[in-house]
Amino acid sequence: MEPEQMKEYIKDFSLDNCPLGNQGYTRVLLQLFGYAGHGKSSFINSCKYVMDDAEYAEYAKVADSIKGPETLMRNSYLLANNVTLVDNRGAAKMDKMEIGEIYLQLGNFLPLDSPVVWQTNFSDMMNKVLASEKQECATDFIVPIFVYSAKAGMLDAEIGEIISCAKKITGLEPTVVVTHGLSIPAAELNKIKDKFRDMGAGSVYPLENYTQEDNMKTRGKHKVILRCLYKSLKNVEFRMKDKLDPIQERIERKGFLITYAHERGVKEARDRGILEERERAIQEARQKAIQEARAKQEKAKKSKCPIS
Ligand SMILES: Nc1nc2c(ncn2[C@@H]2O[C@H](COP(=O)(O)OP(=O)(O)OP(=O)(O)O)[C@@H](O)[C@H]2O)c(=O)[nH]1
Ligand SMILES: [Mg+2]
Repeated sequence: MEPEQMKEYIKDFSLDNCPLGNQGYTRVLLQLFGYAGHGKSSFINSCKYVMDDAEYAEYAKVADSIKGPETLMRNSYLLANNVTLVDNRGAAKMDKMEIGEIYLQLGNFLPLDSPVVWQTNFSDMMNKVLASEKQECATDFIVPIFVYSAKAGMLDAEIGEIISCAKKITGLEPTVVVTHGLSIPAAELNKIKDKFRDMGAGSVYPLENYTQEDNMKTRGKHKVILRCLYKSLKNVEFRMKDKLDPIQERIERKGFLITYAHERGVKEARDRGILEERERAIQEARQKAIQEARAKQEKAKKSKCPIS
């Protein structure tokens, strides 16, 4: 398909035109998630650049790699009338705490255009799910897009879990955007693509983002970014062939997050229990070693000065 046709489709996309109508959804949220510094904000700028017939602009502030993580908010950008891009806060360490927050963002349980503060424990996570009752976002159709930099090399083990949970939360196989996708050898890129597919991801799009330094329009760059957006919306249309219920979906999402928070809480408590057990065993072993050493000393003393 020609780039112009894809662009028209994106611009005119409406949930009302889906096979069974909008079914109660009012807009599509293309949710970008992933590690900090992997190119989420740059991808937002690239998408805006290919959609708007205007000069390149930095809508989403891009990270200065020396400074560390840039986007600490959950920012939204209008792409077309019914389509919004979400630049979620990226995780620096991808530890359990950050992964929980990624799921809260993906599940749409944190407000848009507000700071994202990493939670500290199980009850923080529960409280955030409960507080989300105030938000009116049950009518968003969520599309997960994982942004991964090819420069990061092979995929960490936790990415498999994140891809699979993102699928459970949203009901869609996450699309993967591989940034810096043209700056590594083809064989390496193919390995990354295969690995993502093995993990259960949907389509994988290797690409080079437009940046402040390099924003010369090329047909190739435009085409792959438009294809990614076009196919993502086509997937929404496909999914909307089934009878869906946004309210019921949100309840299920909430259930997933509460179960996740609970299991995490239980694991933390168990880990703490194991640590305490270990600490006790170490103390006992230390006491035993001291007693044995003392007994040995006593014995040695006695053997030196035998009682006559
Ligand atoms: N060459 C090249 N540079 C890129 C690409 N994508 C992003 N960059 C650069 O990588 C750095 C990080 O990009 P960002 O878009 O800020 O990454 P981010 O995921 O939004 O980062 P945080 O907001 O910190 O989570 C910036 O210096 C970008 O210019 C790409 O595809 N190719
Ligand atoms: Mg950013």
